[in-house]
Amino acid sequence: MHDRIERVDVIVASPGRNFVTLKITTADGIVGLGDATVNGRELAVASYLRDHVAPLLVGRDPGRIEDTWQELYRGVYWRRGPITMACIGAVDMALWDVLGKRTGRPVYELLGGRVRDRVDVYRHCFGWELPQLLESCDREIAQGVRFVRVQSSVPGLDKVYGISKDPNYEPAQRGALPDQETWDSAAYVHHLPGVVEAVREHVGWGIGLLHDSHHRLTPTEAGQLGHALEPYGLYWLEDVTPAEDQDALRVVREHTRVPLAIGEVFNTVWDCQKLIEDRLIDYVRCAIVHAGGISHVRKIYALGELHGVKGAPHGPSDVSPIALAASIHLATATYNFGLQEYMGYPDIVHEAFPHAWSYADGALQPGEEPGLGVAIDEQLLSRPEFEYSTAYLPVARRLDGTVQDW
Ligand code: CS2
Ligand code: MG
Repeated sequence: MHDRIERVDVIVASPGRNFVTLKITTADGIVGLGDATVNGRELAVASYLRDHVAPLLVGRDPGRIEDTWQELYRGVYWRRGPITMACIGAVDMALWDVLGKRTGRPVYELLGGRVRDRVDVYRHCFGWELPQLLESCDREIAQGVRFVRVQSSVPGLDKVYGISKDPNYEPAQRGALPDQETWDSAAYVHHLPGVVEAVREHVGWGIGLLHDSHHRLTPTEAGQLGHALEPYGLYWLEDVTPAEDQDALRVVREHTRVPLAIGEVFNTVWDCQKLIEDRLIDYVRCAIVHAGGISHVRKIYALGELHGVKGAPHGPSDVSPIALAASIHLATATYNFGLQEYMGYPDIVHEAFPHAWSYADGALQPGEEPGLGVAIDEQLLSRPEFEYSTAYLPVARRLDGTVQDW
């Protein structure tokens, strides 16, 4: 045994938004960090970690990363799901961090070493009106970005996924209850192609355009939308149908050649096994945090490599700088990585989680610090203004009042 886990702490704090961080400290004084944030269900992951996982970890050899993963997954019987898998993901990230620090190596070197010079990102561009959307794209492109996800309003709707007044887009809203939104798929499917056409005309053909439908369409609607968008050469259409219905993507594929990306809500390789093996998607979007950590997402990428599917991880504001670091390290060492979402963070989040990874010219770099290269400023986060308070994603209903996948 090289070392043993001595302490396990769970830090729930809110530097602008809620984050759950796992901190593992070993007898040799090495600290490993993992992100366990599940947007809108933060206290469930915190309790799972504090009450059920921490006692199992104390005394263990932190070097037994795979064995710990298997025990937390298989040894519980009640497996899978976002809460369990985010907790396993946090432990996994923290143990890779410890291993890196113990060996003096950045995690990407332990994963096989560099296969690419830069981890390209896409940025989230939005505007209620077209001129604002075009400005938002121009701002990113002027900074070297080559891939933009374009999100626009929909006539007749007063709130739409992906759009906000704040330049740092944040869908979770503070409060005891979720906000309510109205949704109309027909208006959206009718409106979007004109928006994408205008953006394509404005930015030219050298920029990759993406769009997120946020799991809202039926397979037929998704097929129609994909078909209508074909002339504008989308890089990908994201989350077109509710993700748990893997056969839906087969119907979408029959109707359109637009590349498809899905998977930010997947938690295991089994959630996307059919999608990958039957080549029903082009990009798999699992976040390191929500799909069991580096060890498990590495297996998802490996299955993808066999079938021509690339990794394109989720990277919104609710994936903390720690999980983003894990994502960058894995992307740096993975041949069939495609594109990283990078929504960015307000300054206070960068301060709360000082990091070695860096962003410039539309790409991320992991940095050369041992481990994941991210710290947590616990003193800053202990200030009363950064205390946790409930925040939820909105709930959407259709025009007839039935609940709609948000
Ligand atoms: C989105 C997210 O970034 C994305 O692709 O789908 O903004 C998503 O809505 C949030 O992560 C939900 O917590
Ligand atoms: Mg998405």
